[in-house]
Amino acid sequence: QGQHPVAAIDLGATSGRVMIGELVDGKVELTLVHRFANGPVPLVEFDSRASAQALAWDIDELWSQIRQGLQMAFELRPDIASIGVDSWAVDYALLKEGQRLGQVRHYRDPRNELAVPDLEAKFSRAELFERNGLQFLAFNTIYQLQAEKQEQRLGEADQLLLVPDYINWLLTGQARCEWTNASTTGLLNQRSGTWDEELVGQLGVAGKLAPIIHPGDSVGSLLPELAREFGASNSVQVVAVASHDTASAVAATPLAGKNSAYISCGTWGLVGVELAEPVLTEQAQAAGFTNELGLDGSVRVLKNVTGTFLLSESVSYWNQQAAQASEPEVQLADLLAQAARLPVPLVLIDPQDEEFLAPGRMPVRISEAISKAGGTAPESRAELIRIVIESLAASFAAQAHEAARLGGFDLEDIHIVGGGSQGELLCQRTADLARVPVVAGPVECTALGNVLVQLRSLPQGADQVDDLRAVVRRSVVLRNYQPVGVLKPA
Ligand code: LRH
Repeated sequence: QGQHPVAAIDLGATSGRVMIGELVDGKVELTLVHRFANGPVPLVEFDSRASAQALAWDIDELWSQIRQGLQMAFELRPDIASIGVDSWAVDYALLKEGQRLGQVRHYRDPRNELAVPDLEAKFSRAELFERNGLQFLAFNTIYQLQAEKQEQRLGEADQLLLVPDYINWLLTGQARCEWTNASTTGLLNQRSGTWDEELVGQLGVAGKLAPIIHPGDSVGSLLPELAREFGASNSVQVVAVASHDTASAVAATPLAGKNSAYISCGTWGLVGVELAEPVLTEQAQAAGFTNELGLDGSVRVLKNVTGTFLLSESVSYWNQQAAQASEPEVQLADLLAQAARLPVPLVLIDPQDEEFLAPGRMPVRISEAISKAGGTAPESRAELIRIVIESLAASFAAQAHEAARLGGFDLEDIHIVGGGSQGELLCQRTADLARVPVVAGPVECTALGNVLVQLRSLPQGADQVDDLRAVVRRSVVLRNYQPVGVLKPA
């Protein structure tokens, strides 16, 4: 008898999806059931102390899309045994007596920047790294909570749930905190492996954090009313996966060997290596690297580099202009094809720069950065896209080598997974500039990681999925890029 299928809910910053995954002849098959848009929305429940640029997620809309997707999934496969949820990191819902308080704020909300000095007056940046091992990013949950203290609802809340934990709670009524995503909050102490009580106290969340669980643990049974709504059986379980999307993606990345780096490329490019222990050295901190916790006790030593956000934001800016002028929509694929025929640009942007964190007017900001760096502002959209791709590739190549250096090895190859792995120019230029081969794929790596952890936790699953990466290698076609191209502008 074959294994049961499972349902994966994968929430990304620009889109979410519900997928069905199952094992067929030792290979994992994914079926996309429902895909829906996601993105920042203005904060409507206005806290008088929040800025007019405050950003949130439309979490109620996401929940309604998830329900629709699950209904479609159970219609297709009534034998689905479990559901797993992953999403972007760091963001959270606050609850009081089982009711959500206000919106879920977006990590690109400008309030975080303002809160940095307040927290760092109590805990220096070096001390924070010493405790939580995280790269400084103003959107880490600790800075968001520091900002939250200046607003109203934190004191009233009795529970904080990270986004996938919140969805798990809606599905089951059980409040848990999944470990991989917990490691992105900055509240987890890398040395003790538990909550850092001093930070928890400072940030006003003592007693509000749910018990920690690990990937593979059961969150609980699907609530009976939801089982009825979806046409599912009452035995369907919600299983904790590596609920930080990057953790799921890296768990499924078919790394060639011990000297490989990965780039999980979606909105962000997460460039790093997988190690058994965190790297908590001054060198790692100075290089801006983070230690995030992964599946089965692994550690991701990586750096956040802005990824396809630069492209999606540029296209949406041009499309707003096109709509106003009643012109046809801009297609990214066309611009990428044109960009591939353009020469290597002379002046690049630094995609790690915080100036590219906020949404809005992206082409204008990129042109300004180029002019500031002494270049001539791009004359066409394709030229601007060419600059973005080259800048991403240069940053990816440099950071992959840096990650390998921190890992104590010479880089042999780079795996690019996620949506960005479909970008031929990006993959080729990353290979060229890093002077090592790039292995591209799978595209739906996060969903694969989500599905495989669930399949592994089904009865008999552990025998069939003892090595997630081996299953992925058997299941997908990867593309290889050899370094051949020019290293420098002509
Ligand atoms: C990627 C990601 C990344 C985090 C960011 C908030 O989706 O989870 O790993 O740093 O979103």
